[in-house]
Amino acid sequence: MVCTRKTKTLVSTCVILSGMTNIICLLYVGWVTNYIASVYVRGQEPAPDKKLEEDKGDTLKIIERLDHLENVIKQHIQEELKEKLSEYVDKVNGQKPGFIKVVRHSKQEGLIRSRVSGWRAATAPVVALFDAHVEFNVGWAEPVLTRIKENRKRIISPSFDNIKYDNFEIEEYPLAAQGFDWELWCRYLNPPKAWWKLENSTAPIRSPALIGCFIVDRQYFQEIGLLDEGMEVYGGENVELGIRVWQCGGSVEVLPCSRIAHIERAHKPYTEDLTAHVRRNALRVAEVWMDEFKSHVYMAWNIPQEDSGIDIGDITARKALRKQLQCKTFRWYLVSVYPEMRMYSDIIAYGVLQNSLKTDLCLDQGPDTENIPILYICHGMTPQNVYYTSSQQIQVGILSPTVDDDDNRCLVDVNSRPRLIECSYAKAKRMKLHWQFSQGGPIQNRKSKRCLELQENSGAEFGFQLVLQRCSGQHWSITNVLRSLAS
Ligand SMILES: [Mn+2]
Repeated sequence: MVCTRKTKTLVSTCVILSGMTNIICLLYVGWVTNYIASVYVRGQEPAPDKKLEEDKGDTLKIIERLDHLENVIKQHIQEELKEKLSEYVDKVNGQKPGFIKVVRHSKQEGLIRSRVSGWRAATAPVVALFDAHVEFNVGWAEPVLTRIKENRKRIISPSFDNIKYDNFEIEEYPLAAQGFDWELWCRYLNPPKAWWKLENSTAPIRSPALIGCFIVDRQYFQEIGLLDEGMEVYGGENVELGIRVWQCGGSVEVLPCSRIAHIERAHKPYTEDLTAHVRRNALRVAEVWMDEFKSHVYMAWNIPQEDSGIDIGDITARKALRKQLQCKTFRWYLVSVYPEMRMYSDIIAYGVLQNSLKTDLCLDQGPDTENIPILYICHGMTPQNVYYTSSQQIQVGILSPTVDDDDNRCLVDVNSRPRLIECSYAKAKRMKLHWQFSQGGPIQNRKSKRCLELQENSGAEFGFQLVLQRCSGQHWSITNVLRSLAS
């Protein structure tokens, strides 16, 4: 099936490219192009099947301009950012007054506020917010503008292809919706079942959230609350926008007929510790939008829900926004918009699991390729995440985000040896996956009655190995307890 273009006239659209570096000058700059397309009429022609194939006519001119602008930006972000960019902008604006606006910040404001700065400078009815490191494919704008014209409460993402960072080759990505995991990192999703049933690969794909590049009616973006300007540096704003738009009466979709290509970098250069910023931003989303499910974000990041020690800044304005817009609950969102997301309301304790015999060692999932849990020096990262459920399962490792991902792995007594097996499989096969545990007490299998214990072994890496044996009275503790663990 091919993409067809039905749009007769184009709405003037402001394309906002956010570029950033702290290599040279420690500032974020939002470049604003007032992209006014001349009337562009085309019949129902198939889209070119070659990526970034050259096109004739007005579209080509626009793409050339954007390409040129991007090249200039890329060139001058390294050297003479100020003069050369100004020269280029002056030259273009000399021919076409007001075509490009440049917004500069005096300090590093981060991706999120940079995008909003671009929005503030924009005057066109539609704004398109993109990373500076994207390439626009032919005809990317028309299908988007059609969908927004039909309903201004739609926020649209194009479909993404990848530009390989080492050789700039285009790699076609499969069509995808855009969602997130419980740490609120964005990710591509398989399109929903209803979309596949249509058997129309050009149909809009309903999407729970956004990867980060999107097109929106300029005024609707303000009505819905722009982006959370209390977020720092990078990450989470795309997820927050998706959740907010759905909960507050709008919708988000990905259009197969609108394609861009994006460079996924090997390394993001603008901060030392990206994860710390993403985590902080994620907690803002959790606290404002996620109701009782905010626990899931804390659990996925493996941090306590009270007194986490993380300063998430002031969220009163965002909470007031939610109230003012009379938005629906996060439970509604999960059930109606993101049913693939797994819910974990049965978790009653989480964190790292330590034995009092040797408290610097933690239960660890061991090598990825194996299913044998081990003891390892405590570092508290994902391989040492442990979740204890009200049905007495002990799940180890990453908290599986959606039903399309691998299931969580449960600790199982397999012939008196500790093993990690997919929980649903272990349950279906009636394996020994239930463990009695109370904080500071033993961990005992309900069926075999054997206990998970440490055994001294001079041959083991840290002098101890993990065994299942007759209970000798060893004590285990887990970092965070949500509900009292019955003994
Ligand atoms: Mn990017």
